[in-house]
Amino acid sequence: MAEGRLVIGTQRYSSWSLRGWLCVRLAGLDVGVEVVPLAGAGQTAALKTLSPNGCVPYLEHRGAVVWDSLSIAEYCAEHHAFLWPEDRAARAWARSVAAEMHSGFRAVRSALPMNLGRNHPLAAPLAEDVHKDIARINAIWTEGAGRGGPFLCGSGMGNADAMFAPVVCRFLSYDVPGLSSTAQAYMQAVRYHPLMVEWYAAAAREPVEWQLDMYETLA
Ligand SMILES: N[C@@H](CCC(=O)N[C@@H](CS)C(=O)NCC(=O)O)C(=O)O
Repeated sequence: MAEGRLVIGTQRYSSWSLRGWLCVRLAGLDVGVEVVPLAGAGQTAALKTLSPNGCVPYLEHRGAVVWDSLSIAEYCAEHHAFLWPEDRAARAWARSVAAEMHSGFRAVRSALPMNLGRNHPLAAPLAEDVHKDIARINAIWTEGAGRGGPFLCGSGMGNADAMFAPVVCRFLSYDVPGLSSTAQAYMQAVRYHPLMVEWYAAAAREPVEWQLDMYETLA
C-alpha cells in the first residue's frame, strides 16, 4: 500500500504540479498520484477543500502534509539529499535560483502559459518585461549547465531543474528566441529526461474535455 498521495492538476497546463511531481518522483516517494482537472483562473472547486491553500501540487506522505512546490522540493530533499548539490556553495546557488523561479518571472508566466499541446510562437511580439525575464533565465541556465551539465547542478536532474522544467516546456512550446547554445542543450536534456517524457505522454492522454479555451485559443 502506498505511503500517501500527491494531487496534481491537468498535466497539459499545471506548471506548479509538474515541479512537485518531478521532485516526488526523483525522490522515489511511494505515493499514489491523483489528477484533478483544472477549471482555469484558480476556479477549481474540487481543490478548495482539498489542500490548505486550495492549490496543487498537494502532498500527503507518512503523516506529513505538504503544499507548495518549493516546500515539496525541500521535503523530498530531506529524504534524498542528492536533490540539492552536495557542495555548500553549489547548494546555495541551486536554492537561490529555485527560489528566484518560485517567486519571480511573472512576465514569462503570464505571457507564456504552459500548454504542452502548443507548438508555435505567439502572434504578437513579446513585451519588454518578457524579454527581460527570458534574458535572466538564459543567464541562469547558461551559468548552471555551462559548468558541465547537462543539468543545472551536474549530471543528474535535481530540485533546481524541477523548478525550471515548466519554463523549458513554455520556451519549447512558444519557440522562444535569444537562448544560448548551452541553454538550448539544457532544454533538450530536460525535455528528454525519462520523467519528462512520461509527463508529456500522460498529458497527451488527457481527455479533450479537460482542455481550456483560455489556453487553447491564445493567438
Ligand atoms: N506557489 C504555489 C502555486 C500553486 C498553484 O498556483 N497551483 C495552481 C495550478 S498550476 C492551482 O492549484 N490553482 C488553483 C486552481 O486552478 O483552482 C506552488 O508553488 O505550489
